[in-house]
Amino acid sequence: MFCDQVSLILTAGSGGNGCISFRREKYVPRGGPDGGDGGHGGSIVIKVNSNLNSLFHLCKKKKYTAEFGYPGARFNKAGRVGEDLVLEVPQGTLLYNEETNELIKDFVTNNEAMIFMKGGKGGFGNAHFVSSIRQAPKFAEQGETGASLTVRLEMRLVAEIGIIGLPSVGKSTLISRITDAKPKIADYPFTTLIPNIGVVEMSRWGGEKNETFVVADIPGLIEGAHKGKGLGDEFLRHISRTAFLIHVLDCQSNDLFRDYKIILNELMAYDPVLALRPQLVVINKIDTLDSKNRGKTIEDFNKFLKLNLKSKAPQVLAISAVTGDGLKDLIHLSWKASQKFRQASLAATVSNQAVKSDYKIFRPHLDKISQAFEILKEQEGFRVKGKRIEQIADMSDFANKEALARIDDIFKKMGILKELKKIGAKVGDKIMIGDKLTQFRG
Ligand SMILES: Nc1nc2c(ncn2[C@@H]2O[C@H](COP(=O)(O)OP(=O)(O)OP(=O)(O)O)[C@@H](O)[C@H]2O)c(=O)[nH]1
Ligand SMILES: [Mg+2]
Repeated sequence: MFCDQVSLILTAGSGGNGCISFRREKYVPRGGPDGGDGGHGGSIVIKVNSNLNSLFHLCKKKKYTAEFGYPGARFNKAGRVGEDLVLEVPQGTLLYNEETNELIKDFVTNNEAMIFMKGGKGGFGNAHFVSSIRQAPKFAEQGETGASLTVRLEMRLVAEIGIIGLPSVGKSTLISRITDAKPKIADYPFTTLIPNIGVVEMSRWGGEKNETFVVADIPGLIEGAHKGKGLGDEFLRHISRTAFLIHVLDCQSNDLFRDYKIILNELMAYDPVLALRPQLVVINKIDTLDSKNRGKTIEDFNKFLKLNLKSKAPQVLAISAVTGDGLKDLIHLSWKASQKFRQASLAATVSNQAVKSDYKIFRPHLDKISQAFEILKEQEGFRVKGKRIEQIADMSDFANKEALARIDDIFKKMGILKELKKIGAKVGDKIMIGDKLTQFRG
């Protein structure tokens, strides 16, 4: 089964609870608090692995949750940090927020990683809350709940090899022979209007089972394409990331060298870097020539290339996309080129791995978060909204009197108390923060 799209529910690990504990030693009747902090929850990390070419390994399960942080313990022992959950995706994967359909990230580079959802904060143990006025706190923070989000991963095949050439030379016929793509083929120019993408499975050509590479066939180019002639040259962007180009010529043409130059000029006008990409020239439709003419056509063309381009002359192969002649050689040369390209891009990105600052964080719980809040009057009481206050409420045990007293302190410090009074809150009114409920204590 080929799986190129998957919708998943990702949840970061919740933080571990802080511990409530007091030292109990033989000759110390009332020891101080010694409850340790909970560990942070594991994060959800998304990482590119260019050896993958499907999302199949993620399709088997719907929910992915990172490990929770462990609770703190007595003797000021901190809880263990939860392990990150690393989801590997193929190069060229798009990450969307499934709920809003917003594109979050385009994973382009091998080994690129993103801490997508940071794990919940571990709760402080009661030892943390000792102060001059509170010497024996009988409360601790609970671990922060890990964030959860439904996402969609879409794999966009990134072609390693592009097939280019004038209209009707047989580009689509070629891709239909070497991959599972089923493009439209016809004997009139501009049959292909949008690029076709196909996967070459090397096992069909004497290679190993899991060896594959991706090929793109794009609409035919003509002279002046860069000025908008024919279908223009805009779709060349689809092959701008390719490693290698297969340049197809039609042996029935009366000037192969001219055809070759037209395409080269158009590539140059579009992007000189693309024009310098390694090329393999294939002369197609050789089934239409008898063996004598076949040899002569190839020989003449090679002579011409050598004369004009000298050492820069590309390698030339003769094929028939219809009978399959020469295709095995073409596939093996292409495979070698794509391998070389992968190794080069791997080497170029190894250093990236160490650069942590490249990581982007989707929901930075552990960073400074906004103290801003707003208060909404609801049918029964008031709702206090705000990132920081919701985080504190999430981490507080509302059944513990001392924890509630701390909330009151925080209300005072953040100015929430003042605001509640201003809009008419009275003692006993319901106060909602996130999914926690309490009463206004004035
Ligand atoms: N005899 C012969 N005909 C071929 C061969 N390859 C392609 N053709 C024919 O050439 C015509 C054009 O083929 P396509 O594959 O549609 O050509 P294309 O390069 O994709 O053309 P555009 O999409 O218009 O740019 C069709 O009629 C094919 O059957 C071949 O190897 N031998
Ligand atoms: Mg075509």
